[in-house]
Amino acid sequence: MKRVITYGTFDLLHYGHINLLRRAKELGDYLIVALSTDEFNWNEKRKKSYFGFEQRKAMLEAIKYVDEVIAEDNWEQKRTDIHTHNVDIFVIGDDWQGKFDFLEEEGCQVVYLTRTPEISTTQIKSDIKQK
Ligand code: C2G
Repeated sequence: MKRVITYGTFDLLHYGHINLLRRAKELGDYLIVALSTDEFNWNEKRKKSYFGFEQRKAMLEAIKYVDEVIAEDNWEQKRTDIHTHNVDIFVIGDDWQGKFDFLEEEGCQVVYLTRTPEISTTQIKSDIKQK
């Protein structure tokens, strides 16, 4: 049973997120999503998500590729998450290329998947503003 983990905000869920989650699940049997809390988003990423944590969590849990959602509330938790959740593969979009290679020291495979072009939460927000 291969266990996969990925991290993110997943605000205004869109097909780029779904493409990522689908490919992440294809790499194993069980997919955990570490979902950024509202505080982490604001304090560390300067992102104010449109949907709050519980709403984003409920949406992710409704996706057939997602088996479990946990909270991401700091940058450092990845190292311990790998062990706590018996993770075999860490996956994230290639906008983070190289940033998490250190997780290989924890015996975890690190995979960067290509981002889906032309879609982002920021793009959605600005498109709607212009309508
Ligand atoms: N993504 C994608 N294609 C897009 C948009 C997003 O593949 N068009 C991927 C991102 O690369 C990421 C995931 O979807 O792997 C979630 O994207 P965000 O919610 O923007 O996550 P981010 O803010 O990058 O948070 O500790 C890691 C961070 O929490 C990652």
